[in-house]
Amino acid sequence: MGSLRAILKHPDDLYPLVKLKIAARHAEKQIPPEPHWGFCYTMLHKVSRSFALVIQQLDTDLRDAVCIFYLVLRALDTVEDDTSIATDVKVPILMAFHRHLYDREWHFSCGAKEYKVLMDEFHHVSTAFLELERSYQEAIEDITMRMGAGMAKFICKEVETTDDYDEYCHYVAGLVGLGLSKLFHASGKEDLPPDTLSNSMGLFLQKTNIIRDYLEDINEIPKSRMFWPRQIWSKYVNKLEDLKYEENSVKAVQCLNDMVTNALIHVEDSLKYMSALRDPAIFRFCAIPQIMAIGTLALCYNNIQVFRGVVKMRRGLTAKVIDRTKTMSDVYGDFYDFSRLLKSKVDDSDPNAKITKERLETILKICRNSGSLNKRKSYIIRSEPRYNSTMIVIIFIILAILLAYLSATRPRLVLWKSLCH
Ligand code: IN0
Repeated sequence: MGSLRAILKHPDDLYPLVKLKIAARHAEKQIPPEPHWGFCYTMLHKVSRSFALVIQQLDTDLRDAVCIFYLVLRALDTVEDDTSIATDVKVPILMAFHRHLYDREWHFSCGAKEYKVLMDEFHHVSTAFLELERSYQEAIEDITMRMGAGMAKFICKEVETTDDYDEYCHYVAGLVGLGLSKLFHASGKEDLPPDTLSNSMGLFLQKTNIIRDYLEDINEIPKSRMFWPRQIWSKYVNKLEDLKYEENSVKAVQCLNDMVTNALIHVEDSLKYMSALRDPAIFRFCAIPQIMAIGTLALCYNNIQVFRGVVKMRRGLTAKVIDRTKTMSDVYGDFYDFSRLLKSKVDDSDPNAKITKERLETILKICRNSGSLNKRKSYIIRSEPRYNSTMIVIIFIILAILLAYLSATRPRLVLWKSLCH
């Protein structure tokens, strides 16, 4: 019902949403027949939802390498995240994870739901890893080793300063950027960019996740996970968890805005990184999460809901970003729109208003100087829904056709499968 209301409010979300749904169904039917590759691609769709579709559009060799890299990182993350594993068990696993990639027998049971399946059946991932070209294996092994060591370091260390924060984000996300750049280079499709730019791509995504996931992380059972740096939150409250209490709402939002302002530092490098990409599929793969990140920051800024529940971009807007991101002009356009939206939310009474506005102005200037803004139509900033009664009738007819189509294809698929067996 919530999604129907969202579609009525944003009727032009419907087309990209339907397109995304059809693409997802198509991708699910293209799962490779070999059991280990079949497992890896099925798992990828389960753990990364829409992002799996973007991976699927890469050329075969690179796509397989990225799929394995993604699953290895998710597995490493599952070990790091599982707060029920004792430190003396966890640290050696993280440190040796890169070696386990070469051992088809290795597995370690932890995590929940689909992540538990990933961990229990990890032999499929290592079997697939061993079939990758050596240059891809080396890149994945090197990053897994450095990330595991970094995670182990932060098991026993709190994120105190903003330097610690950058260091932690480097291990868990900046290194992903370095690894992906190596994979792109190994595929022969891209030059190797400076490490600082690859690092910033990851830091921008991870800092956005850390901001958005405050409540989920603080409420983690049996133990909170805390990634917001003390150097920032201690300006507003005595304990990080105090931000979620209603009496601290004003301070909480100021602290949140400080965190968003910190994340904005990485935008300039990220835009530079993306503007140097040549392959259209690699470009889309990199650009879509970055646009989602600036969109999420615009949504979170000055928004007390971050401390009350889940704040996420609506599915229709995600579908639009996936559908329409093709060139660097699209990226500049979306960064421009979201930065303007963010700037409109800055209140002069906020302690960091000046620096936030300066950082946003730098981004807006880069986008303007790209010279590509006037060639596009903004689909992000639109205050009123543009629909009338005819539009609503059309939407209902399309939805009815879609529902009929979806329910008609299901039994036929089952029948088709049973005929094949
Ligand atoms: C990613 C990144 C990612 C993609 C493209 C280029 C990158 C360059 C540098 C660093 C990371 C890059 O993207 C994914 C996006 C993702 O998983 N989205 C989720 C949404 C969500 O809320 O989780 C989805 O379901 O669609 C990402 O977030 N990370 C990631 C992990 C592995 C790889 Cl190979 C690429 C995680 C992280 C921690 C930000 C690096």
